Amino acid sequence: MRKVIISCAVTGAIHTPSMSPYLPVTPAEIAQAAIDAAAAGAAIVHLHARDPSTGRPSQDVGLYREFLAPIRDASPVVLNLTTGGSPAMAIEERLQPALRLRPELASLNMGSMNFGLYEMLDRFKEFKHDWERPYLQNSDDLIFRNTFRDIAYILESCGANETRFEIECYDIGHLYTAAHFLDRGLLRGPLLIQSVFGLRGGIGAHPEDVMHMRRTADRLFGADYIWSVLGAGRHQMPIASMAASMGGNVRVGLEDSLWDGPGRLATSSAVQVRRIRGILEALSLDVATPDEARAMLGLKG
Ligand code: KMH
Ligand code: ZN
Repeated sequence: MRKVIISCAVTGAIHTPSMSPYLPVTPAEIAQAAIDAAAAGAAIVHLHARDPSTGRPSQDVGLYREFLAPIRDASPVVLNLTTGGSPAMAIEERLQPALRLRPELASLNMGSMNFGLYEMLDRFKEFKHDWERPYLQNSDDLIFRNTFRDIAYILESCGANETRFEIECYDIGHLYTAAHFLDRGLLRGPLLIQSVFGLRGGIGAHPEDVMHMRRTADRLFGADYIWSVLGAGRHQMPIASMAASMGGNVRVGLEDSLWDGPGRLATSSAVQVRRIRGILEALSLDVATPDEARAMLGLKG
């Protein structure tokens, strides 16, 4: 019987504290959000750190240590650390937590791209912290840099620690880039392909986009991959539901969407986990435990 892996990304680097009072910022808040998401059914938690006083994205390894320890004490959930950091950070800084803390899983972004955050200025006009407005404004002229050399560097350095990767594919070309690294022997199966839909600069969130992503991944990777999806913002639940009914796995969490319905902020990532879990159960799909996810993904444990 197929089990569906729920990943949950609890804070990320895209949303800023003024957008939602529920966005976890301090290590204690991030730990609690991850523990609650795991208790609700997430097998994997995808983690970023933030400066506790301003909420600004941070790759400070000490901050990661502060939330990893309590999560490990409370739950067997798979820990997935970002190597994307924020699009405004350089690769060396982005890499540090995954390189030094040697998680089972780390994210790996499969190409350079524009990364649209600017539209949030229209929706969220008042900002609590000085960094938020320029962060969003500057994103309109920013390239999220993930060159072939950057990708190879992350694969070689973190791969040497037996860390495996959540391969973030924001467009069809990113699947071909993953196939290239498979050919070079820097990636090995089973791949975890995380298809990202609906971010400005990447593929859209139309059902045709989802079908095209799936068909292309099937053609390139055959049976040697696990497909997961995330939809940005209001696309979160429609994309997850569509892909789940096509045999996919799902990612939710406040990193990807702050919402629990039109105009209604989600009060936690766990709320979104419970919501997608209910949809999966309505589709007669079982949810994978962390150990089942480890077995499916070939993680070191
Ligand atoms: N923010 C997501 C769209 C990363 O952390 O490396 C993708 C992500 C990137 O999670
Ligand atoms: Zn992330």
